[in-house]
Amino acid sequence: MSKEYTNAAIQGLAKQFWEQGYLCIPHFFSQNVMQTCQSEIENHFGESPTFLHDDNFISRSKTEVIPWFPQREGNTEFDVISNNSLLQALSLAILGEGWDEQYCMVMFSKAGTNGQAWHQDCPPEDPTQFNLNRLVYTMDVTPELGGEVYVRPGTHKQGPLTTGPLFEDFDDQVVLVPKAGTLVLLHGHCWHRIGEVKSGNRVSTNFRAAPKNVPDDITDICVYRNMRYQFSTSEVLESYI
Ligand SMILES: O=C(O)CCC(=O)C(=O)O
Ligand SMILES: [Fe+2]
Repeated sequence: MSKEYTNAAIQGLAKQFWEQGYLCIPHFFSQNVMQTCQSEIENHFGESPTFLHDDNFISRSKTEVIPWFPQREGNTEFDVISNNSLLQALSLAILGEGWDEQYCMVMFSKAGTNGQAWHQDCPPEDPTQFNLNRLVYTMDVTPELGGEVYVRPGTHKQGPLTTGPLFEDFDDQVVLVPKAGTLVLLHGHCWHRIGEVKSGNRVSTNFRAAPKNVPDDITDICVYRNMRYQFSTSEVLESYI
C-alpha cells in the first residue's frame, strides 16, 4: 500500500463520494503492483483479441470492450488489489456493513474504438440497488491515448439518465485522466462514459462491489441514453431512440 489514511480521512472521503457520486485518488497503488498486473493483462489479451459481445450490442451501445475475469480463472496476481486494507476500509465506509465483492473484470479496448457511451451500470429507480465500480488503472490514460473517464457529478441521485446523443458533452461533466496507480470509485447510477480510444490499446480493471442485499447480477441490465440492455440474454429490453 502506498498511502496511509486516518479513520477521519476515510470517513471524509466516503462523504465526498456520496456528494459527488465518484472519487478519484491518484497514487493509490504502487507502480510495482500495477506493472505486475499490466503484464498479466498484456499476456492474456495479446495484440488483437476478438470481441465477445454481439454486433447488435456494439452498434447500438457504441461500446467496444472485451472483458476478462482473471480471478475466476485462478489467476492470483490481482488479489493484492482486492485484499488492500485501505481499499477495503473505503469500501466499508461507502457501502456499509455486509458489503460484498462481486468480481474483478479487466476491460480491454483496442486503439481506434469508440470508448463507451453515457450509461448507468444498472437501473437507477431504486437508490438502494446499485453497484460500486472500484476502478484500478494499471497503465496511464493520457489525452493522446484517449479513453478518458467522463462523469457527471451528483447524477447518482437523479434517477434515470435522459435520452439524447450517446456521447454528448455537458457543461458540468468532469473528465478524469487516470494514471497507473489511480483508484476511481464510481457509483453505478452516476452517469459515466469513456472517450474515444485513439493511439493505443486501453485497459482498466474493475473490482465491482455492492452493499448488502444487492444481487450479484445487479449489472446485468445496463441503462444507455437510447436503450436498456440485458447482457445475459443479449436483449434490448427498452428502446428510446
Ligand atoms: O473503463 C473504465 O474506466 C470504466 C468503464 C465502466 O463504465 C465501468 O466499469 O462500469
Ligand atoms: Fe460503466
